[in-house]
Amino acid sequence: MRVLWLLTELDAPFELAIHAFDASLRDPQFLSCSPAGRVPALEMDGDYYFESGAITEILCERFPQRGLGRPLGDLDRPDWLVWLHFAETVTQHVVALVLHYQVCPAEERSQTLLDRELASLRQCFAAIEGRLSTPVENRDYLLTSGFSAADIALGQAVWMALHYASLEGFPETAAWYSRITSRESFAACEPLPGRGLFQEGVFPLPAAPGTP
Ligand SMILES: N[C@@H](CCC(=O)N[C@@H](CS)C(=O)NCC(=O)O)C(=O)O
Repeated sequence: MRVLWLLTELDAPFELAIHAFDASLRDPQFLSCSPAGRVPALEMDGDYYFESGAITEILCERFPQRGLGRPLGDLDRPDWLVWLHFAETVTQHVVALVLHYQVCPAEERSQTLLDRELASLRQCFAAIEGRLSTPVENRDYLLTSGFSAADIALGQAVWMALHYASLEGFPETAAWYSRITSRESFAACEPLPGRGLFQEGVFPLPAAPGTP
C-alpha cells in the first residue's frame, strides 16, 4: 500500500501484481524477486528491488518530476531520510500487534506485551507530534519544503497503527493525517472493505482503538 500510494502520487506507469499472503511468497520464482519472500518487491528496468524505504528512494530518484524526493544537496534531505525511514519503526510495533492477535490463541495473549507495544506506538505518535508542532511558518507536512514521500511512507504506517491506537491527544498529527489521507491518491490505494490484512476474519481486532 505504501509503494502503491507513492507510485500513484508519482504518476509513474506501473503494473500491480497481487500475491497471496501465504507460503507462495517462498516460491523460488518470487524469491528471485525478493530473496526473503517479502512484499513489497519492485521490478523496474529489468532489475528487482525490495525494502519499501529503499524502493521509495529509488522511485523518487527515477521519477523526480513530482518533487516527492529530496536529492543530495537539498536542505531537507536529512529530515526526508529520517522521517521516511521512521515509517519502519512505527511498522515494527504494528507487526508485533498483528502477529500477537493473528498467531496467539486468545488465552495465550500477553496483556503486558500488548500494553508495551501500544505504549511504543504512542511514543512514536509523540515523536511525530513533536515534529509537526515545530514552530515554522508552514508545518502542514513533515518537511518545511512541503509534501513528500516521507509523508506517504509515515502516513501509511500511521494508517496501519490506527487499527490499534488512536490519535487522541495528538492534534497536530491528527490534522496532518487527515490532510494527507484526503488526497485522491490515498483513496485510490486504501484496501477496499473486505480486502487486505486488516479485515474481520483475518485476525480479531480490538473492539476500539486502545490506549495504554
Ligand atoms: N522492512 C520491509 C518489511 C517487508 C515485510 O516484512 N513485508 C511483510 C508484509 S508487510 C511480508 O511480506 N511478510 C510476508 C512473510 O513474512 O511471509 C519493508 O519495508 O519492505
